[in-house]
Amino acid sequence: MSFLRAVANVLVKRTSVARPARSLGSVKHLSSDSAPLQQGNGSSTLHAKFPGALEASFVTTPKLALPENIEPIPIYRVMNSEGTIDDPSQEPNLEQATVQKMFRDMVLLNTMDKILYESQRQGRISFYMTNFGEEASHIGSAAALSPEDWVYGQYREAGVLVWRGFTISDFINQCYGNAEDQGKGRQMPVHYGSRKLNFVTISSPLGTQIPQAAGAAYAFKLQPNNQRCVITYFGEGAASEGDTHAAFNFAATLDSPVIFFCRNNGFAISTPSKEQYRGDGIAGRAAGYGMAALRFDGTDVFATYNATKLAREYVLRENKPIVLEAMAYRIGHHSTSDDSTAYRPAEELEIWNTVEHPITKLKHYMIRRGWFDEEKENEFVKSVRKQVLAQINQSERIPKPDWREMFQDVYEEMPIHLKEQLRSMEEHVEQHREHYPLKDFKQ
Ligand SMILES: Cc1ncc(C[n+]2csc(CCOP(=O)(O)OP(=O)(O)O)c2C)c(N)n1
Ligand SMILES: [Mg+2]
Repeated sequence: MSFLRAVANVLVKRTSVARPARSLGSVKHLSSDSAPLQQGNGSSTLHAKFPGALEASFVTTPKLALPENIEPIPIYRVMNSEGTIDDPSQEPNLEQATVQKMFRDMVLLNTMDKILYESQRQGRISFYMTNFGEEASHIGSAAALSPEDWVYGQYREAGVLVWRGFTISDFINQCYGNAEDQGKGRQMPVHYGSRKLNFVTISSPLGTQIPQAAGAAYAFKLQPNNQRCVITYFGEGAASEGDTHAAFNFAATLDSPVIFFCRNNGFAISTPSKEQYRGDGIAGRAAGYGMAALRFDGTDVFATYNATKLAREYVLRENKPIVLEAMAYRIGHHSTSDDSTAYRPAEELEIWNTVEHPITKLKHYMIRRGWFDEEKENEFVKSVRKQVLAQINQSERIPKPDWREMFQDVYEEMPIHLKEQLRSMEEHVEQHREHYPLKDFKQ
């Protein structure tokens, strides 16, 4: 076949495919849920609607949709750095006892963090991550949730557990990986979990919790009279993982009642947020997925509380997801494996560690309300320090879990191959007892 004839054949085929489309005057050729025809801008021609953009209109000149033409989402704030409520209508009107619990839980977390950080530096535990500067976003959000709501965390959300009742001994036994640790010493320090408190165990690979949360929320929605939502916390760094995209798109298309709570603390280890993305943060992505969004000051416990309360009501009422973005600043190093002085100037921290510190702001508020007793609060810090030090002392003495337990809980019933591995390990340890620190393990 000559080249020209081949081209002619293709053209004929194209024309014949195009013919039925030209006779699309009849609506019955179109799927029932797409509005079939629309008037072009300034033209009398009728057009079929593209199924991939049903709401979009036609224009006659090309116009780039430029990100710089989109207004950045504003930051909702209730309390300024002097502890004053900017707009009285936004005062959450919490009782004194609730505000006091918020304050004390933030102080407890901050105090415990300082000591556990030092305990890692002394070589007593292998690893630690502090929550400095983000205390308000944990406590404010946890206070706005129901204890029945499920939490899928990343790792820097220990305050949520404090609010729900995870005790100092629960935290420290986990970090010391001893026989009293609810996770049976199987996880790195700070990878907490609590079935009782509806807090799903942390896993190290970034982003894994986000699609899991979207799925869990979808499962809850299918239950009759569901009153439960799911919240998942993640850093702005984890939002660059493919899993975050998958979670956002699943939740949006399946209408999952999930709160995507992004803690934007300005850093993913040493990478500052300005090098992580080009758009309007993480909240700015929500519209692209067809989700609602709210950005707020994450150093303001009341803004966090109001935002999370609103989000909870929204996801349960509408059965839809929402993206919350808590703006904050990571005051501590990323973890004990990091030294942030290598990539940011110490002066940059100063403001966040003083006037913009979430605990300082709430303290100012309490002073204004006449709810702050300096002496009592100093006593509280002392008593927390004492409890933490005593618990470290105790947790260090509790033996490691029975090593045989590492074979358990993978399956509901231990399968034959694991039973064989356990038996072979028992024989091995028995034969070489002198090489193993067996006295450190629970028998
Ligand atoms: C899949 C994966 N990639 C890389 C890492 C290493 N890593 C651990 S934390 C972290 C930074 C996360 O930053 P962000 O999500 O902003 O949380 P933040 O530490 O600021 O709270 C990285 C890159 C990991 N744990 N998992
Ligand atoms: Mg971060």
